[in-house]
Amino acid sequence: MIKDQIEFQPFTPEPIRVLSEEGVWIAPFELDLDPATLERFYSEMVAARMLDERFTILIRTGKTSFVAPHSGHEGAQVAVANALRKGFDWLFPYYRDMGLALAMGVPLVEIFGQMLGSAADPAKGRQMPSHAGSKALHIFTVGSAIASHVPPATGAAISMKLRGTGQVAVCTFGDGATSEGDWHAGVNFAAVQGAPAVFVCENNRYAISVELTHQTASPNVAEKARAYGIPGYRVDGMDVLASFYVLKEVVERSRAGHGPALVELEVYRYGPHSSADDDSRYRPKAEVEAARKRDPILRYRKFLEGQGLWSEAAEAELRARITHQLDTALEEAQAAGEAPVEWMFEDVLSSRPWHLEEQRRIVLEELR
Ligand SMILES: Cc1ncc(C[n+]2csc(CCOP(=O)(O)OP(=O)(O)O)c2C)c(N)n1
Repeated sequence: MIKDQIEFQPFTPEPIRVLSEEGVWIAPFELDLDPATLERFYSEMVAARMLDERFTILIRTGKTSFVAPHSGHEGAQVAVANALRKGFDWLFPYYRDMGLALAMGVPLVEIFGQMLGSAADPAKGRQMPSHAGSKALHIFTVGSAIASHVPPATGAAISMKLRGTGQVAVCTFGDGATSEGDWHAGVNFAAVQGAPAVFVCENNRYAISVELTHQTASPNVAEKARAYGIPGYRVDGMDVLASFYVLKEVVERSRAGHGPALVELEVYRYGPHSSADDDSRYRPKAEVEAARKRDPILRYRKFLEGQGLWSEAAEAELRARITHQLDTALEEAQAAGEAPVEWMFEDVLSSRPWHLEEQRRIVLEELR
């Protein structure tokens, strides 16, 4: 069992790593994942990257109004999706997690429907783009207010414990979120209650333009777990296997009744904070280029090639397949048409009160 072999020390000075930046296995234990799983991780990361690239086209062609790029976060996000039990555990993600939503199995048509606000959006076009969710897959809908989903994740985890469901609540967020009061309240309460909650920080070192050292005096994010009496793990989040092994272990420990943990996945976002941001104003290009040397996809591809599991032909076939999936899903989401305006008056209350009825009538008349 990997559990016994992995050097599983919380609060390590260096991030936990399984693959070197050259894609060489450097862990003190044997690889125990089958080829199909190893290849799936790769496919999911490439799909996440290609989805992000497609989002850039959507914003540049004026088809969507907001994107929070996730390129650089793919290893972390694919690891999270594979460490929990999909559709059984609950995921509480944040807006940069569209690659995670895809890896969780949210259909591409729903993802594009959400980005376009089309009738293919399960949230009926009432959310900001880049705010996924899925009732069927147990994915709590993303909220824009930073860290506001942390207390709900704790609440869900406490409920899971009280009812003995065997589920785990996994909550993801950025480094900036750890400066919010909601974050501390949520993590503290989960720790005190010994709830099955796993808190995962996708630390890309920036909260928009605010660099980490202006955000916290802690040496790293994992360290903050000490204050709440739970373990904190610092991991190279651009190493999909290290992220997966640590998260899997932590999720299963939490499920077994050992309470919460905090996992810090050190990543880097290559793009701007969002489509409304110009990152050249606060970070040098050289820093971004240096981060690309740790690229989760390139590193992992080298590893797979070393294992004899990947080739140029496999790469070409994978990219062609994903391109086709993206094309057809986008077409379908567009063909669904705009979300009807009257949908904004639905599902808020069990029956529509007179003032909403009036507003609905006025809006529809105006549009006519
Ligand atoms: C409560 C609150 N304050 C401020 C904002 C504005 N805001 C949106 S994203 C963001 C930065 C969050 O950074 P981080 O948590 O590190 O995540 P990242 O976007 O870097 O992945 C801020 C300050 C907000 N949405 N909610």
